[in-house]
Amino acid sequence: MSLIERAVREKIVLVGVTLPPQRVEDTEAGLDELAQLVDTAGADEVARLLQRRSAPDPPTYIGKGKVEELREIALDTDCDTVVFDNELTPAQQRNLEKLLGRTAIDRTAVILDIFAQNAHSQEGKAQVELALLRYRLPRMRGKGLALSQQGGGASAGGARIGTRGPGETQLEVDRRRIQRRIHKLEAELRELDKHRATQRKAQHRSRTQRVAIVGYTNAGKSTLLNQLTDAGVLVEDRLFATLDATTRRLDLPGGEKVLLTDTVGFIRNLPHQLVQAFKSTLSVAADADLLVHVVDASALDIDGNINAVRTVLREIEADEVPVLYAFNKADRAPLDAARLAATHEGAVAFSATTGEGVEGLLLTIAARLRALTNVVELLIPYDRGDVLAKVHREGEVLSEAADDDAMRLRVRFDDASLGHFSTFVVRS
Ligand SMILES: Nc1nc2c(ncn2[C@@H]2O[C@H](COP(=O)(O)OP(=O)(O)OP(=O)(O)O)[C@@H](O)[C@H]2O)c(=O)[nH]1
Ligand SMILES: [Mg+2]
Repeated sequence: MSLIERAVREKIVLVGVTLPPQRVEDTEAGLDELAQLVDTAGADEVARLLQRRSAPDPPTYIGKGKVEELREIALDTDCDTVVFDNELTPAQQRNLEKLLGRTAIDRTAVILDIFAQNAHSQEGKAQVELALLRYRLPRMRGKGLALSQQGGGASAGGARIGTRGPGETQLEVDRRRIQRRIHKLEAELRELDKHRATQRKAQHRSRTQRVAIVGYTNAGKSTLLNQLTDAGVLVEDRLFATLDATTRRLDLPGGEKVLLTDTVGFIRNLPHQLVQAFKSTLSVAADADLLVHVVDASALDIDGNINAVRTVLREIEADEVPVLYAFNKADRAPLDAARLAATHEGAVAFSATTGEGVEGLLLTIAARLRALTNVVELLIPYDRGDVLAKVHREGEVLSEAADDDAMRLRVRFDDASLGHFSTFVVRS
């Protein structure tokens, strides 16, 4: 399921087009990131071509003259594939391939390819395959297309599944096969999602608060989870090393237990096919009580990265969840990390590899969570075992001690439960 052949490392020419209101520097930065994506996918950049235009050329995106220039570069460098940073329509892709005599793909295809290489779990693989098929469906081509259109489209009869009916082209048969596979994957993912919903309900009953680590790809999310727990998640200096969510229990300094989850990283213009396919994995962010947004303080375009993450959070409906900004890699960029932490309210600077600042991060997480719920002290007389049992059911008991005539407890409640115990509260 790969879009780029990898027997030997492919040679790639990168193409970036500056469209208003973009600046050339934006295009260059985009191509730097594309080069990183191409490298992660297992290919090498051999040249890049930049162009500035007021709007894309509908048939070829870059226009006839520029296509000729690109063809010469491709010949000179003996490249296998050209990769556009800008999104190509299926028709543009087809026209470019015809004119260039080689494969032409866009950034979306490269990201899909990396996801395909990095998916290991059953759910991850199904999600990636679904995204790939949805991307490929409108790009399928076959010799018989014109013929089938003449046939008036009357051939897509559901009764002949798997066989080619009269007037039906091979392309149509392939399309139907892919459609069926898409439906099967959707059903499979719905099943897995149901299972996840059951797990989530159980977690919700336990009232343990949930914290999700989100952020740009390669920001250090998995390194942070590993630093705080024994998760042993794969950490790599590659993009999209993590595609599955991993959750671990964590004790905060105040005694509160939380569930901490590491998940897929985001990127600028994350293909919407992937966001859709990974919606279920990403729902941990939407369902969390708090998001720890890990930012690489040594990255080139920090604001751009933060905004890209915010955009995806909006897309997965997690933009209402409270966010704590955590500026990572303070060992590498101490001044930037400190400045960023000072200019973002309530933010912290830390290093997930050295552990510096991690205690401060934990204290801040605990404080933010406490502010989101009610931690109160209760005195419950010994003859009220019923109330004591109810407290344990409805709240999270942080500490418990035997006083002379009563039990003294520190408990975290949500708003609804707190009301049930107001007569026993001695300090809030
Ligand atoms: N210098 C330095 N490097 C770090 C720090 N934290 C993480 N890294 C490095 O950054 C790279 C990416 O780390 P990961 O933890 O895999 O990042 P991630 O956010 O989980 O990335 P994806 O899962 O690919 O989205 C690895 O090479 C880490 O060793 C840090 O505090 N300082
Ligand atoms: Mg990771």
